[in-house]
Amino acid sequence: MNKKFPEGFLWGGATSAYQIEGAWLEDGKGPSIWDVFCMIPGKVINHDNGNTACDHYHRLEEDLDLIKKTGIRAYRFSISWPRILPAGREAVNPKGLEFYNRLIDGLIQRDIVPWATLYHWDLPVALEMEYDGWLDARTGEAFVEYAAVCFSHFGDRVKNWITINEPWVVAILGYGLGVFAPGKKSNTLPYLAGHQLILAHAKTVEVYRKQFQPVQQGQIGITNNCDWREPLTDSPEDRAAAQRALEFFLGWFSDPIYKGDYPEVMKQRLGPRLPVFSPEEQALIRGSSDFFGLNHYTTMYASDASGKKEAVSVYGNGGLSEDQDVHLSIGRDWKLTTMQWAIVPWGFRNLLVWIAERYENPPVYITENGCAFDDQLAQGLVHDPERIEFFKGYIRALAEALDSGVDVRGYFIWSLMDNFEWASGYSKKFGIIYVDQALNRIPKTSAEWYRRIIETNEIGS
Ligand code: PNW
Repeated sequence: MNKKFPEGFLWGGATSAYQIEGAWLEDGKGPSIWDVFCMIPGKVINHDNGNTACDHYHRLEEDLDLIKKTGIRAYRFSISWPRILPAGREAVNPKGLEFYNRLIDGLIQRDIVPWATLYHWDLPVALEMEYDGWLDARTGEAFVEYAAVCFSHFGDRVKNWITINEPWVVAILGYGLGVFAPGKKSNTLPYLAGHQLILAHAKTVEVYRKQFQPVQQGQIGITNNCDWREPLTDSPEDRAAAQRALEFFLGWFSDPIYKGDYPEVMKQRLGPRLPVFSPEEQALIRGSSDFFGLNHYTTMYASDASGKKEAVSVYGNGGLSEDQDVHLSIGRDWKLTTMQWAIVPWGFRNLLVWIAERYENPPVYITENGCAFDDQLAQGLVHDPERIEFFKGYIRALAEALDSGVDVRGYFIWSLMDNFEWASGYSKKFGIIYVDQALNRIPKTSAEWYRRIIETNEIGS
């Protein structure tokens, strides 16, 4: 049976600055922690880096036309902080402003709604060196300053703002497992970094609401990422383990925003390792998102590991599992993408229902969902039936969540084009547009398939 989406449902595509722009040291841009992290041998597969990436910075006009051709109605991009403020604060780089002005104007001319993310992980190196990055509140102050520059220069045309992309990834992969910049390994620093990220988000929203929103009339929120955790068995212990895992993953960042404080289970288990919000901070944070931005990729089974001293999950995306006493596993028959992430559409539906129940049915935008496969160019074409299957399953699950009353307003595929996949370099392809060695753009069959979904506003079985 075909499922129709609500009128006005927003269909989009997403990218981020470091992953596509290139031009890493041009036109006055300062270095970011990802520019430097990539120089360290062993951090990124094949010693790849984003120095050129998709060369989007120089191919802007071509890419704008390409975006138009995909049929997407909204385009989510991120702004490179060190392109706007090369030293992290104070001096503004006019060439940086000019680039994003051209991007935003080009989208609007083509009738595509801009969605701008302020922080998608490319912290100015200056702030890492001076302040120790997200471990210090001064980085948050600099973020507010940078955000205000963006609001004042772009806010007349950008009406949809995302403060921070996936603070969980920044905290866990950047400060816990050390696999993303700035590469720190610790079981205390992630909770400190997470704390500063939440505060920086809330202060930025306060500035937007006070100084810009009344005139500019846009919306602002944060994007969190979360996998689904399904109890491995029906036992009370495994059900509690799955719930605990979700609270350590999504509750960590969403509870402060919707309830004003961290989940009780995190406070109990982490004790003094979890910083405390003052009553004033709680008041500032509570309600600091106009919508619930969600990035979702996969599902795992959760079972209780209390007393078993579980090591850090081999899958990485469990977080610091020893803090949770949760064992993660995957289904025997689940298919995997090349990220080794399992394809489980029903997990997406369950997660959306969980969010609606826990946070009183907020308006949700899926700001990323997608998959990597080993796509090949053959006779000028790229057939990617697995990606079409993936999207079919996940978009149907989304339609089912809507049927259950979850208030989903939009969906952005990750990604518009193949790009620099962080520690995996260019070895993982997430795009609906293939980018070859010479950086030519070749739409995959999934691009045509997605365009039909957008045009008909429905999904078949
Ligand atoms: C997200 N995990 O990253 C990012 O927002 C994108 O920039 C990225 O390209 C995309 O997902 C695909 O990886 C994630 O370990 C990285 O759970 C790691 C995880 C989740 C999301």
